[in-house]
Amino acid sequence: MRLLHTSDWHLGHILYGFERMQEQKFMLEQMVSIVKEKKPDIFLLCGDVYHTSQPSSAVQTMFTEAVLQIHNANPNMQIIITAGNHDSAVKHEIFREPWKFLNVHTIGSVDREYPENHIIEIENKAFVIAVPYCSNRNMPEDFYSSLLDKVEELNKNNLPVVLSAHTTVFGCDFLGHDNANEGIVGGIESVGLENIGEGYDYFALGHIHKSQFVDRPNNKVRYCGTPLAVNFDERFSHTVSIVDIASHNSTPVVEKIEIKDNCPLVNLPSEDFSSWEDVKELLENFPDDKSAYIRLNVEIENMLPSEAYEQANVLMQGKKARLCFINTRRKEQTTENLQTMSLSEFSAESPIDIARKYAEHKEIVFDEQMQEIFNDVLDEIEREAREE
Ligand SMILES: [Mn+2]
Repeated sequence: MRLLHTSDWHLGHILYGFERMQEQKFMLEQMVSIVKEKKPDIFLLCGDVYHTSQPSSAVQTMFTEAVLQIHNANPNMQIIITAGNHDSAVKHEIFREPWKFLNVHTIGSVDREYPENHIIEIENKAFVIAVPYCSNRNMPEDFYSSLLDKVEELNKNNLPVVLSAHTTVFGCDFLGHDNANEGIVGGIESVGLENIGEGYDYFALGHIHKSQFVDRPNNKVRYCGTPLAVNFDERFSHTVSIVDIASHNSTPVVEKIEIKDNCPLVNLPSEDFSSWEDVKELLENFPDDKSAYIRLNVEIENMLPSEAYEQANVLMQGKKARLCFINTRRKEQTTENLQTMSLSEFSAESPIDIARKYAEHKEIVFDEQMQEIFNDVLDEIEREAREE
């Protein structure tokens, strides 16, 4: 059984005001070619199809046309698409029934009443347990393990068992995600593999943007990573994973296939930070004919010169690349005081830390009760934003 594992397409992503359909189309074309060449039995997209719950009609058309082409590239292949935290769970399932005629399965939300709806049996090939994004708080107890147990009963012919989810697993490398720590990444709390259950041959994950195994040295629990960088901190290669599994209880063999980007996210300098004078020189020397999005990483004494953007825009003239952002880091880090924080320092802080600092500044007592109220409000806002 051969599986193509991908996730986090973030179609419709707008990067500092620039819409990225052109390079997303290029990425989708490569998906079609890979399917044509590798002929997988299963195409699994583990969440974050879109970047927002309200993608434009042009972006939705791009997606549906791509799915059709992917289907045509290998018509007997089963295409399984689950919703991520960026997607609208409800809209994800609107065309659930007609999609089935093209072997496309769309799973938007957790089905409490009929959990077995998450089990997709692919005749003589595999069992796939497809679980979309669901907050830990709303996830039914032992959801994964009960589905795995159910599959164990059904799996009379020892077919490979694939589990899929869109979540954070403890111990993953979350490079490229803002506001992240061990316990929570991109608003999703981490789960321990010990709470998932047993019986899968491969656990296909979405959400974390860097491709990796999270259960080394067993190598059967994997994030495939983004096929296209979403963030300037994703300084790693972007790939899809082709996974071959011979039968139940055999070790998966994974091949990574690189996705080319015709408009990459470029940091100047490529690593670390430099002085404004040095960064200007790097920008000046950047090839005129190279398509790219550029972030400048500048180390400052105190403040970025007020004419910095103006100077950068002059240097950008005649270049194909587009300037996104001047990222600053102070030589001596003083992130204690809100008023002297740079924008990038500010956005690296978690909302509750900002609230705590604000309270300190205003001499308001920020006790446990206040923290609880703050977290409740934040949860509410995040929930509403998701349901929009
Ligand atoms: Mn994502």
